[in-house]
Amino acid sequence: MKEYFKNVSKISYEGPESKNPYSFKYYNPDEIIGNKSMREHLRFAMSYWHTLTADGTDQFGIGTMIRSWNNENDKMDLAKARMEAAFEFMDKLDLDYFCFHDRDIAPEGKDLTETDSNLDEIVTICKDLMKKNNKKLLWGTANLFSNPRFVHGAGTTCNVDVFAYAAGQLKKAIDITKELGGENYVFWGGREGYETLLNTDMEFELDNFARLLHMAVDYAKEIGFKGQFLIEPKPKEPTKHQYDFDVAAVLAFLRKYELDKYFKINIEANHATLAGHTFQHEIQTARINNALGSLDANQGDPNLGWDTDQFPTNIYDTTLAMYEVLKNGGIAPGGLNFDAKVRRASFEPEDLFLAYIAGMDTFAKGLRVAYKLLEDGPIENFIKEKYSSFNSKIGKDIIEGKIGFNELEKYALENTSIENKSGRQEMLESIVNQYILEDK
Ligand code: XUL
Ligand code: CO
Repeated sequence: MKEYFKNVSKISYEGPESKNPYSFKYYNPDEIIGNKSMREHLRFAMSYWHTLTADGTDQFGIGTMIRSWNNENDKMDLAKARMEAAFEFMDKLDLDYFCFHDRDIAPEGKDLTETDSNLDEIVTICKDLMKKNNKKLLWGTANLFSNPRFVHGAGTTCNVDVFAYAAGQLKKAIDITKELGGENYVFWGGREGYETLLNTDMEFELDNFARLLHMAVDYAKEIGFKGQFLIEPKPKEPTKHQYDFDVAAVLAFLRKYELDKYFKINIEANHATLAGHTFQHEIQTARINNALGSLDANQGDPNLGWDTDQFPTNIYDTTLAMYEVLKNGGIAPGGLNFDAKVRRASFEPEDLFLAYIAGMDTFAKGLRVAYKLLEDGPIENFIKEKYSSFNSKIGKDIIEGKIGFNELEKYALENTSIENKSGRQEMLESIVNQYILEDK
């Protein structure tokens, strides 16, 4: 088989003392942290679209990326070359999983029939390469947003022909995800949202979106697809207002339409920050609602108001994200998908490796620090103590549902001194810093 990344050989763990940029400093896949290996904790995945398909195009200029597989002129030859390059990349980086949209891996044909047969041809190749290289599909998804037919949305479109097309495409995407043993299936609402309510029936669109998802649930049952369904929230982009705004909005939607037992949530860091939340806030919101499904590992730029999809390099954020994952008892069957792209000026193929190394090391470090923080318990103990007035006497009575307003009013009238204690935020932030700095 052709070699696509000739200048890079297998990346291995060399430890924090190494100065070799093509080595892991913190990600040591087989090192045991607590009860499982780093590999099992982190379940890293490659995003097919940003890694293989994207060419660096932006609103102001054409692509810049040097990618050897782009020499292929025929669309299907290009798709095949990409697929081979994908497995070489995963092998060299020791990535166990990948994620794709149907349109990332195979080109659209002249109609849905030809498109589906293109997909079938590539899926056969993919399945074979997965077996040979021992790689797994974390999740599949359908691209229901790039083609102009989805101008008014897919599940939320006003055009029934488009709704039917979306359902057909979705059915096929679930089929191939099952065929490849996908452990999850993601619904990110590409153009499910609106620009103006002057031309939008929000209630009708949401009802229809729920109808499409119910059909997906029924179809998964029909074919015996056991993967976890996930919704990925995002507050804006491409539409001004995306319906799946954030974790809380998605939970409310799922509960209203009785879809909550079938769906969990795929949380992306940059989507969280666009919604005005931290990544940790979104993960915790999902966790306490038993809805944490998977993570799209990336980061935004605090100075920019759009989805920059950068590789995660902020240890503070990855520490707090992994803290939540550990408190959740792990992320499986989800994983950490690098929904991240190299900058347009990082156009050499080597940059892809350097970017993944940066992201994987940053999450590995976050995992190590989070594990120690949880084991020693400075934050947990502080929080426990902070609410301790609810552990006994009248506090306990409230928790046990034994009393109401009358008893509480009596208590308040008799209690002449209320004393509060400090929240100690700065001390806690400094403890997190100390754990980050001390971990070697
Ligand atoms: C878009 C985004 C998508 C989803 C999958 O912002 O995050 O790539 O992850 O459709
Ligand atoms: Co994403």
